[in-house]
Amino acid sequence: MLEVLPRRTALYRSNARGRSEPVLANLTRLLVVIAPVPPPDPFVADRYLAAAESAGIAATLVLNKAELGIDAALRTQLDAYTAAGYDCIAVSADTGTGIDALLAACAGQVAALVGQSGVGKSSLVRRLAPEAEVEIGGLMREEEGRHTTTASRLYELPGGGRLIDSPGVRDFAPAVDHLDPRHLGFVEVARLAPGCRFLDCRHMREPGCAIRQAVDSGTMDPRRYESYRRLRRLSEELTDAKKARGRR
Ligand SMILES: Nc1nc2c(ncn2[C@@H]2O[C@H](COP(=O)(O)OP(=O)(O)OP(=O)(O)O)[C@@H](O)[C@H]2O)c(=O)[nH]1
Ligand SMILES: [Mg+2]
Ligand SMILES: [Zn+2]
Repeated sequence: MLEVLPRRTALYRSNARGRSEPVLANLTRLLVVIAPVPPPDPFVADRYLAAAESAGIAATLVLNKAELGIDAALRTQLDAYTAAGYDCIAVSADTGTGIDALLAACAGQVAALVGQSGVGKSSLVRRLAPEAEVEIGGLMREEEGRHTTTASRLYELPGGGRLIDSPGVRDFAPAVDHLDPRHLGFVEVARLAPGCRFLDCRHMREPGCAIRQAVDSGTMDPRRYESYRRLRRLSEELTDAKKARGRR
């Protein structure tokens, strides 16, 4: 007998037409990978983290290529994630640093590696599951700028647990109808929002906003707040576009 299993959790994105679609299903942990090169776009990482939070999927930040060194700007970014409450694991697929910690984070999980192209997701899979045949990019010059991994693939890890390698992205837009309107999946906003004067505070220009106060007093990272504002504007644009379509 065929049985349709419920999709317990799924990470949703907005596609080019502004519609929601699942990208990864039944995950228990999202590993958002960044690296010193290519230059990290923290807005992409923030949006993945927000989507995970909204789907009830635990999220961990993974800094790969740690052996290349962490400059002041990257350090500030990492500190902001730690302050928000995220675990950050520094690893190197090249030297093997931190691989045990990453393996431990995957034990008993269905985890997925996501992030910009070239941060080393596939290289990490090759380290974590040495038996697997994994394609790694960057060997041929003409391949520069091309996404090496073209489809998501699941690997069994030696310590138990499963790991999905996914194609790199330039940008990621979470499905806005899956985001909690009170905080859009920003964990520190969710924590602070009960202190806002208005229950339906959007944390943009409202008086008595606890989030804006936290940014002013240095409790919330200003770059994370800017990211929140961008996602709020995107969310409102997509919602308006949807309403306009509905009227037609
Ligand atoms: N220095 C250094 N380079 C690394 C490390 N991990 C991966 N790389 C290099 O980074 C480049 C990209 O690696 P991939 O593993 O293909 O990156 P990816 O994230 O899977 O890329 P997409 O499949 O395009 O999303 C390759 O040239 C790797 O050799 C690391 O820990 N240190
Ligand atoms: Mg890859
Ligand atoms: Zn507010």
